[in-house]
Amino acid sequence: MVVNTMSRTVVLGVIGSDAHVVGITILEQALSAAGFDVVNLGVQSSQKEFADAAVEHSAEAVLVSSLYGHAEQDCQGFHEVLEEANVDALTYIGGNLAVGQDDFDQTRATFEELGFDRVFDSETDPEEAIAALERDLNITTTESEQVTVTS
Ligand code: B12
Repeated sequence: MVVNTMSRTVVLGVIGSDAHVVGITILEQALSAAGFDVVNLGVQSSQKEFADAAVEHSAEAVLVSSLYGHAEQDCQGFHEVLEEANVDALTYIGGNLAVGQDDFDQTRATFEELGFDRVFDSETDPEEAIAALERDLNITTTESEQVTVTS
Protein backbone atom coordinates (compact mmCIF):
# COMPACT_ATOMS: atom_id res chain seq x y z
CA MET A 1 0.00 0.00 0.00
CA VAL A 2 1.30 3.44 -0.84
CA VAL A 3 0.55 6.14 1.71
CA ASN A 4 1.18 9.72 0.87
CA THR A 5 2.38 11.68 3.85
CA MET A 6 1.33 14.94 2.24
CA SER A 7 -2.25 16.02 2.85
CA ARG A 8 -3.01 19.38 1.33
CA THR A 9 -6.57 20.25 0.41
CA VAL A 10 -7.57 22.18 -2.68
CA VAL A 11 -11.06 23.20 -3.80
CA LEU A 12 -11.70 22.93 -7.52
CA GLY A 13 -14.73 23.91 -9.58
CA VAL A 14 -16.17 25.59 -12.65
CA ILE A 15 -17.61 28.97 -11.82
CA GLY A 16 -20.84 30.62 -12.91
CA SER A 17 -23.20 29.01 -15.44
CA ASP A 18 -20.35 27.22 -17.20
CA ALA A 19 -20.93 23.50 -17.78
CA HIS A 20 -17.57 22.41 -19.30
CA VAL A 21 -16.56 19.49 -17.10
CA VAL A 22 -13.69 17.74 -18.90
CA GLY A 23 -10.91 20.13 -17.81
CA ILE A 24 -11.66 19.92 -14.10
CA THR A 25 -12.05 16.15 -14.30
CA ILE A 26 -8.53 15.89 -15.72
CA LEU A 27 -7.22 18.39 -13.17
CA GLU A 28 -8.86 16.48 -10.31
CA GLN A 29 -7.22 13.24 -11.41
CA ALA A 30 -3.80 14.84 -11.82
CA LEU A 31 -3.98 16.66 -8.48
CA SER A 32 -5.13 13.52 -6.67
CA ALA A 33 -2.34 11.51 -8.27
CA ALA A 34 0.11 14.17 -7.05
CA GLY A 35 -1.15 13.64 -3.50
CA PHE A 36 -3.57 16.53 -3.01
CA ASP A 37 -6.94 16.07 -1.36
CA VAL A 38 -9.30 17.50 -3.96
CA VAL A 39 -12.77 18.83 -3.20
CA ASN A 40 -14.36 18.96 -6.64
CA LEU A 41 -17.43 21.19 -6.68
CA GLY A 42 -18.18 20.30 -10.29
CA VAL A 43 -19.67 22.65 -12.85
CA GLN A 44 -21.92 25.69 -12.40
CA SER A 45 -20.59 26.52 -8.96
CA SER A 46 -21.34 29.82 -7.30
CA GLN A 47 -18.81 32.07 -5.61
CA LYS A 48 -20.42 31.20 -2.26
CA GLU A 49 -20.06 27.47 -2.92
CA PHE A 50 -16.31 27.95 -3.44
CA ALA A 51 -16.05 30.00 -0.23
CA ASP A 52 -18.15 27.57 1.84
CA ALA A 53 -16.14 24.57 0.64
CA ALA A 54 -12.84 26.33 1.32
CA VAL A 55 -13.96 27.04 4.90
CA GLU A 56 -15.43 23.59 5.48
CA HIS A 57 -12.31 21.78 4.25
CA SER A 58 -9.68 24.33 5.38
CA ALA A 59 -8.46 24.49 1.81
CA GLU A 60 -5.03 25.86 1.08
CA ALA A 61 -5.89 26.68 -2.52
CA VAL A 62 -9.02 27.47 -4.49
CA LEU A 63 -8.80 26.56 -8.18
CA VAL A 64 -11.37 28.13 -10.46
CA SER A 65 -12.03 26.94 -13.99
CA SER A 66 -13.92 28.76 -16.72
CA LEU A 67 -14.20 27.91 -20.40
CA TYR A 68 -17.23 29.64 -21.85
CA GLY A 69 -15.86 33.18 -22.04
CA HIS A 70 -17.65 34.82 -19.11
CA ALA A 71 -15.02 34.36 -16.42
CA GLU A 72 -14.44 38.06 -15.86
CA GLN A 73 -18.11 38.72 -15.03
CA ASP A 74 -18.38 35.53 -12.95
CA CYS A 75 -15.31 36.47 -10.89
CA GLN A 76 -16.27 40.04 -10.07
CA GLY A 77 -16.30 40.31 -6.27
CA PHE A 78 -15.05 36.73 -5.83
CA HIS A 79 -12.13 37.68 -3.61
CA GLU A 80 -14.39 39.86 -1.46
CA VAL A 81 -16.66 36.85 -0.93
CA LEU A 82 -13.64 34.74 0.06
CA GLU A 83 -12.42 37.48 2.39
CA GLU A 84 -15.81 37.83 4.07
CA ALA A 85 -15.76 34.08 4.71
CA ASN A 86 -12.22 34.45 6.16
CA VAL A 87 -10.71 32.26 3.47
CA ASP A 88 -6.97 32.77 3.33
CA ALA A 89 -6.08 30.48 0.45
CA LEU A 90 -4.13 30.73 -2.76
CA THR A 91 -6.38 31.38 -5.72
CA TYR A 92 -5.70 30.15 -9.25
CA ILE A 93 -7.88 30.51 -12.31
CA GLY A 94 -7.53 28.76 -15.63
CA GLY A 95 -9.22 27.78 -18.85
CA ASN A 96 -10.56 29.79 -21.76
CA LEU A 97 -10.84 33.02 -19.84
CA ALA A 98 -11.76 35.54 -22.50
CA VAL A 99 -14.11 35.56 -25.45
CA GLY A 100 -12.48 34.58 -28.74
CA GLN A 101 -8.84 35.27 -29.62
CA ASP A 102 -7.22 37.27 -26.89
CA ASP A 103 -3.95 38.73 -25.77
CA PHE A 104 -3.15 36.45 -22.83
CA ASP A 105 -0.93 39.03 -21.12
CA GLN A 106 -3.94 41.33 -20.95
CA THR A 107 -6.14 38.47 -19.71
CA ARG A 108 -3.60 37.61 -17.03
CA ALA A 109 -3.47 41.25 -15.90
CA THR A 110 -7.27 41.41 -15.72
CA PHE A 111 -7.51 38.37 -13.46
CA GLU A 112 -4.56 39.39 -11.32
CA GLU A 113 -6.34 42.70 -10.75
CA LEU A 114 -9.37 40.69 -9.66
CA GLY A 115 -7.13 39.13 -7.01
CA PHE A 116 -6.01 35.78 -8.43
CA ASP A 117 -2.50 34.66 -7.47
CA ARG A 118 -1.95 32.83 -10.76
CA VAL A 119 -3.71 32.78 -14.11
CA PHE A 120 -3.44 29.89 -16.58
CA ASP A 121 -4.50 29.62 -20.21
CA SER A 122 -6.28 26.74 -21.92
CA GLU A 123 -2.97 25.22 -23.08
CA THR A 124 -1.96 24.58 -19.50
CA ASP A 125 -0.69 21.11 -18.71
CA PRO A 126 -1.99 19.98 -15.27
CA GLU A 127 1.64 19.32 -14.27
CA GLU A 128 2.32 23.07 -14.59
CA ALA A 129 -0.44 23.89 -12.13
CA ILE A 130 0.79 21.18 -9.76
CA ALA A 131 4.37 22.51 -9.92
CA ALA A 132 3.09 26.03 -9.19
CA LEU A 133 1.04 24.78 -6.22
CA GLU A 134 4.02 22.90 -4.82
CA ARG A 135 6.13 26.05 -5.09
CA ASP A 136 3.49 28.40 -3.70
CA LEU A 137 2.59 26.08 -0.81
CA ASN A 138 6.25 25.41 -0.07
CA ILE A 139 5.75 21.69 -0.42
CA THR A 140 9.16 20.16 -0.04
CA THR A 141 10.35 16.88 -1.48
CA THR A 142 10.48 15.43 2.02
CA GLU A 143 6.93 16.49 2.76
CA SER A 144 5.54 15.02 -0.43
CA GLU A 145 7.62 11.89 -0.06
CA GLN A 146 5.66 8.68 -0.36
CA VAL A 147 6.16 5.81 2.03
CA THR A 148 5.43 2.24 1.18
CA VAL A 149 3.66 0.20 3.84
CA THR A 150 3.51 -3.57 3.53
CA SER A 151 0.50 -5.20 5.11
C1 B12 B 1 -16.78 20.02 -25.28
C2 B12 B 1 -17.19 21.48 -25.41
C3 B12 B 1 -18.49 21.81 -25.06
C4 B12 B 1 -19.49 20.82 -24.49
C5 B12 B 1 -19.19 20.67 -22.97
C6 B12 B 1 -19.55 19.29 -22.46
C7 B12 B 1 -19.19 19.17 -21.02
N1 B12 B 1 -20.19 18.91 -20.19
O1 B12 B 1 -18.04 19.34 -20.64
C8 B12 B 1 -20.85 21.53 -24.76
C9 B12 B 1 -21.34 21.10 -26.12
C10 B12 B 1 -21.95 21.31 -23.74
C11 B12 B 1 -20.39 22.98 -24.85
C12 B12 B 1 -21.24 24.05 -24.63
C13 B12 B 1 -20.85 25.38 -24.80
N2 B12 B 1 -19.67 25.81 -25.26
CO1 B12 B 1 -18.12 24.66 -25.47
N3 B12 B 1 -16.58 23.71 -25.97
C14 B12 B 1 -16.27 22.46 -25.87
C15 B12 B 1 -14.85 22.23 -26.45
C16 B12 B 1 -15.03 21.64 -27.86
C17 B12 B 1 -13.93 21.33 -25.68
C18 B12 B 1 -13.79 21.66 -24.18
C19 B12 B 1 -13.04 20.53 -23.52
O2 B12 B 1 -13.63 19.62 -22.96
N4 B12 B 1 -11.70 20.54 -23.66
C20 B12 B 1 -10.82 19.49 -23.15
C21 B12 B 1 -10.28 19.85 -21.77
C22 B12 B 1 -9.29 18.77 -21.30
O3 B12 B 1 -9.55 21.04 -21.88
P1 B12 B 1 -9.97 22.35 -21.12
O4 B12 B 1 -11.40 22.32 -20.81
O5 B12 B 1 -9.42 23.49 -21.90
O6 B12 B 1 -9.19 22.25 -19.72
C23 B12 B 1 -7.77 22.25 -19.65
C24 B12 B 1 -7.15 23.66 -19.61
O7 B12 B 1 -8.01 24.68 -20.06
C25 B12 B 1 -6.75 23.85 -18.20
N5 B12 B 1 -7.70 24.40 -17.24
C26 B12 B 1 -9.04 24.52 -17.28
N6 B12 B 1 -9.51 25.06 -16.15
C27 B12 B 1 -8.45 25.30 -15.36
C28 B12 B 1 -8.37 25.84 -14.06
C29 B12 B 1 -7.11 25.97 -13.47
C30 B12 B 1 -7.00 26.55 -12.11
C31 B12 B 1 -5.94 25.54 -14.18
C32 B12 B 1 -4.63 25.64 -13.55
C33 B12 B 1 -6.04 25.02 -15.47
C34 B12 B 1 -7.29 24.90 -16.04
O8 B12 B 1 -6.45 22.54 -17.76
C35 B12 B 1 -7.41 21.62 -18.33
C36 B12 B 1 -6.79 20.26 -18.42
O9 B12 B 1 -5.66 20.28 -19.27
C37 B12 B 1 -14.30 23.70 -26.47
C38 B12 B 1 -13.30 24.00 -27.59
C39 B12 B 1 -11.91 23.53 -27.25
N7 B12 B 1 -11.31 22.90 -28.20
O10 B12 B 1 -11.43 23.77 -26.12
C40 B12 B 1 -15.58 24.52 -26.61
C41 B12 B 1 -15.62 25.93 -26.04
C42 B12 B 1 -14.95 25.97 -24.68
N8 B12 B 1 -17.05 26.16 -25.90
C43 B12 B 1 -17.40 27.38 -26.18
C44 B12 B 1 -18.71 27.90 -26.09
C45 B12 B 1 -18.92 29.33 -26.59
C46 B12 B 1 -19.76 27.14 -25.60
C47 B12 B 1 -21.22 27.60 -25.43
C48 B12 B 1 -21.40 29.00 -24.83
C49 B12 B 1 -21.86 27.47 -26.82
C50 B12 B 1 -23.31 27.92 -26.88
N9 B12 B 1 -23.48 29.06 -27.52
O11 B12 B 1 -24.18 27.30 -26.33
C51 B12 B 1 -21.80 26.50 -24.53
C52 B12 B 1 -21.70 26.88 -23.03
C53 B12 B 1 -22.59 25.99 -22.20
C54 B12 B 1 -22.29 26.19 -20.75
N10 B12 B 1 -23.31 26.56 -19.97
O12 B12 B 1 -21.19 26.02 -20.32
C55 B12 B 1 -16.21 28.21 -26.63
C56 B12 B 1 -15.77 29.24 -25.59
C57 B12 B 1 -15.36 30.50 -26.31
C58 B12 B 1 -14.64 31.50 -25.49
N11 B12 B 1 -14.25 31.29 -24.25
O13 B12 B 1 -14.38 32.51 -26.06
C59 B12 B 1 -15.15 27.11 -26.99
C60 B12 B 1 -13.69 27.53 -26.80
C61 B12 B 1 -15.39 26.74 -28.49
C62 B12 B 1 -15.03 27.87 -29.41
N12 B12 B 1 -13.87 27.85 -30.02
O14 B12 B 1 -15.82 28.77 -29.61
N13 B12 B 1 -19.07 23.06 -25.14
